[in-house]
Order: sequence, then structure tokens, then C-alpha cells
Amino acid sequence: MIWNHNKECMSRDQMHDLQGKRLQKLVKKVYHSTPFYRRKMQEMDLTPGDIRTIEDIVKLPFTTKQDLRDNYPYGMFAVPNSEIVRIHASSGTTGNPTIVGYTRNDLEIWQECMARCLAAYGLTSNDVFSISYGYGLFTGGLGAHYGAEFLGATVIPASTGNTEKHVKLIRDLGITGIASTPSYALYLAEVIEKMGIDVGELKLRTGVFGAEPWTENMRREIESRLHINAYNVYGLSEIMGPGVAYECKCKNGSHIAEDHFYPEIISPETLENLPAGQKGELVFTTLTKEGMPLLRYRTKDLCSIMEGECPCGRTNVRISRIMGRSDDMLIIRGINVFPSQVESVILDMPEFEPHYQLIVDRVNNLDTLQVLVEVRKEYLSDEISRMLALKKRLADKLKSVLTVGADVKLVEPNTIARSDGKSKRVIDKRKID
Ligand code: DLL
Repeated sequence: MIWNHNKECMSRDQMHDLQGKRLQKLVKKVYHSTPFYRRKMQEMDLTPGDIRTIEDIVKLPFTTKQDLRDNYPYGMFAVPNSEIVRIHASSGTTGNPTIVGYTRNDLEIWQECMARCLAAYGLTSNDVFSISYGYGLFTGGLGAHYGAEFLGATVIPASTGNTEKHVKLIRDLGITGIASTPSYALYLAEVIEKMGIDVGELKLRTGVFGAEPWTENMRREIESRLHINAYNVYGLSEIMGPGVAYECKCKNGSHIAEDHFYPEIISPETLENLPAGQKGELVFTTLTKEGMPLLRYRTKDLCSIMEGECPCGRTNVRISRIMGRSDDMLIIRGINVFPSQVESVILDMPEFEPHYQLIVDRVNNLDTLQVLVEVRKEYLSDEISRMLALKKRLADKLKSVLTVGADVKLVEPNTIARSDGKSKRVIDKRKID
């Protein structure tokens, strides 16, 4: 079903027109209410009057995660805090998280975009829908939750953890749809099998999966093990959260909610715009956001804009699957982790050498993170209890900074292999390419 025919199936000319008008208004707004953008535009000798059509967007400055960090916490907000009704956050590269503020209107647009997405998968008010994204500062839980309520489905805020209890709910409540990371879906299939439950007897039929990269192979495996249709949903906190782009029944690329988020693909090296079909970095401008509008935000996600019309009838452009990142961000169990966050924790503790390694793997369909770190000679001890206490202290600090648990392994100085004097920081053994 198409939730908002008017906005999802507009002619391309009408869409460009709408985007142009919204961009003009947005640029005026940020120029007058966000000192960061006024300064940037002044440096480029730009005034809001220079932006007349959507094609003029290329004149505007880019925004990066670093800019958000530099303006932490509220510097990018374009409205007074009295108009902000919700805050979410995602991991920063080091230290400060990225803070995102939403006005009431922003939240309404978000739930509408999520409802568009769920409707595109065939979900309706007759569905019993469980949300197994984390609830909290992460946008997955609440984002999917309000979208599903707006659609009218019966929503089960299952969140993550306690999978056996979740399986019982799936069976007893006749849950028909589920939103989670794709790796959690595979783990769920495993728990269902272990519990001796026949998946054929469950009513599950639709899965809404995102927050981490996945492949067509994973789709096939999830679909055959859970007996469902598995669809991709894409999004990021800085822009909104889940629902920025979503697949339709064709399962061939994700349609962007283009009336709200204007996409560009740039070369991460030259920063020039690339034509449809070419892989590059995805950039978004939030055309309607009030709380924290962003101009040309560099997502660092690599993908391409797909050409041609989609048989589903939607005219909004599609992006391919995310094919990687142009930075070193890892996504572990749906949580964004930067190696530099681990580094800053380690450098803060005098017991450690600045040599560490992150080993990421996928065991029984769940991501694992091991952190190897060299202990300075003077802190090495034969007393096991001392070493265990040090290991626990590091593990606790990592958990509080990363929010994802890490298995810490303390090693002696000079044991982590170096090349050119540097240790290889990340070994990712997962096969998701
Ligand atoms: O992951 C929002 C979200 C929640 C999307 C639930 C979908 C479902 P962040 O924590 O800010 O927000 O992480 C955003 O996750 O830049 C991508 O690198 C990655 N990502 C999100 N969805 C997908 C997807 C949420 N479908 C970052 N495929 C993004 C591949 C994805 N990568």
C-alpha cells in the first residue's frame, strides 16, 4: 500500500519544484538562526538570495559529524530549546556524542515517514508489530515505535535482550511483524529453533531490518529461516532516524522520503557530485526539519542512486544498499563504534601502551567485539586478581563509552603485530560484503 500517494508518487517536475521551494525557506531559516551556517555562508560569499532552485544546492557548504561535535551540545539547533520536545544521540568519533533535537513537527514528520515505510511492506492496522531495536538515545526503538502506532498497528515495545521471552510473545500474541537489526533476526531464528518451536506455526510474516549493513544472502537466509518477507529500512540519527529511505515490495533499492530529505552522491575525494549509477558518498539536506536542520550532511555511507522507474508506482528516487563507509566507523550489533573511542579510553588509563586492536566477528549470528591491549611493563603482575581487576576496569569503561560490551584481552608489551611501527587497529572477520 502507498501511505502518502501525493508525496510518494509525485511527478519529478513537481518534486523538484517542491524541493526548491523548501530549500529556499530552509536556507533563509538557518542563515538567520544558526550562527554556524551564517558564518559558513558568509565565508563563501553566499546569501540566502543566491539559492533559488534545488540545483543551487551545490553552492551550499557541507556539514560533517565533526561540525556537530564542535557545536556540541546545542550549537546546531535552529530553534530555542523550549521548542525542542525530544533529544536523541549517536556515538561521536571520540568524547562527545552527536546530539539531535526534534520539534513536535519534526516528530510528526518522522512518524509519517516511518508509516510510509511500514505501509510499503504491506503492514496495516491489523498487524501486531514488535519493535526489537533498542529504546533509548538510539533512534531505532522510538522511531519505529511511533511510526507503527501512527500506522495503527498493535505495537509491542519488546526492545532488545531476553530473546526467549520475545519468542514466547511472538507465539502467544500472534506477532505478525518485527523490526530489528538483520543480525538479530538471524539470532532470533536460532533461538526459535533451539526452543523447539516450529516456525511454520508462528504468524510472523514481515521483517523491517536496518541500522547495519546486510546483504542479499542474509535476506534469503532470514526469509527462509523465519518464513517472512524481509525488507530494508535505512536512516541515521543526524538526519532523523529510521525511515529516511525504505524498500517497497520490489526489494530493489530503497526509496528516499525525498520531499523531506534531498539526496546527493558525491565523490569523497573531490567532493564533486556524481551522476546516478555511480557509487559515492551519500549526502542529505533536511528540507523540512526545524529542530536541527542540516545542509548537505556527509553521511559517509557509500551507495549509488538507482536509475529508472520502480514498478511499485513510487516516483521517489531509490538508493542501492549501503556498500561500505568512507570512514572507519564500525557497526556492532547495530551500534556505531569508532576505533578512536576505544583509543581515547585506553590512552586515559596509564596502565596501557597505546597499542590495541579491535577484533570484530560474528558468532552464532551475533556480532562480537574483542579488544586486545598491551599492558605497560610496570603494571604487569603475576597476581591474577590484579590483572582481572584491571581488565574489568577497562571493560566497564569501554561499555560505558561504547554502550556495546567488549571482551577485553590484556597482552604483554610488543605482542600486537606492527607494520611500519603501527598496529593494525581493526580486524573485521564478519563477511558482510
Ligand atoms: O541506525 C537509524 C536506524 C535505526 C536505521 C533502525 C534503520 C533502522 P545511527 O545509529 O545514527 O542511526 O546509525 C546510522 O547506520 O549512517 C549507516 O552507516 C548505518 N545504517 C543504518 N541503516 C542501514 C541500512 C540508525 N539499512 C548509520 N543498511 C548509517 C546499511 C545502515 N547501513
